[in-house]
Amino acid sequence: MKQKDAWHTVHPSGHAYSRETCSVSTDECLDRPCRNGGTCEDVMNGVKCNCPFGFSGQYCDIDVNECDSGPCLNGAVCQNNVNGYDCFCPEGFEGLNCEINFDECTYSFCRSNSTCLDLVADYTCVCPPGFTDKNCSMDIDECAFEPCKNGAHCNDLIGEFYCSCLPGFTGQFCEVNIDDCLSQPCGVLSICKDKLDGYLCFCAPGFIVSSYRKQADSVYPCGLFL
Ligand SMILES: [Ca+2]
Ligand SMILES: [Ca+2]
Ligand SMILES: [Ca+2]
Repeated sequence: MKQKDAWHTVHPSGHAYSRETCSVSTDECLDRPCRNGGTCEDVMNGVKCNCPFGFSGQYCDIDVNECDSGPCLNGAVCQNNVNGYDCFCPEGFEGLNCEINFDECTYSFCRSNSTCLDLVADYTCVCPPGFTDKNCSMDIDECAFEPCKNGAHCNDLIGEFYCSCLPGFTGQFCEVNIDDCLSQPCGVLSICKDKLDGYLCFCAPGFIVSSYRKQADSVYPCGLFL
């Protein structure tokens, strides 16, 4: 039993009698109408319930749905609790309201001095030239498309390749057959024919190979007959 104040005496029936007025009034708070810890205040023709945080309604019987204001962000699921809520974050988000896009780059998966870009529940590595795969850990084989010509060996480097030419070839791709006749090795009386690696000398019309000079392996093997 609860007394409203010193001026009321509570009767077992629930009715209180005022000594001053001797009139009969009813303290509805005696019926404990306020739910969920609400405090009851006897007012004229009824009661007033003072609700604790999280409850509303005349009798504090309504659980305020804290999810109604949409506090959970980024597609999180909101769970209404007593005077609060919980957000269940989708993958990649964190924080009380799932407002934080977790930085997956903190794991430093990116290799080969690549640049990490944070995504949602993921990351991407921007590879420097010459590297590939998700973490830029794979050296691209620049020889894979066989850039070297004329039997040259291809050397795979980082972001580039180098062709080791067979004798007689030059150029970045060993695509150039070196003109071995450029230095005129056969002499003025001869016709030089370039080979892959070397040259052949033929005597110009009207000249023949000098047997003497031929034996001496001269660079001027042709001449008038002597
Ligand atoms: Ca609630
Ligand atoms: Ca992220
Ligand atoms: Ca490479």
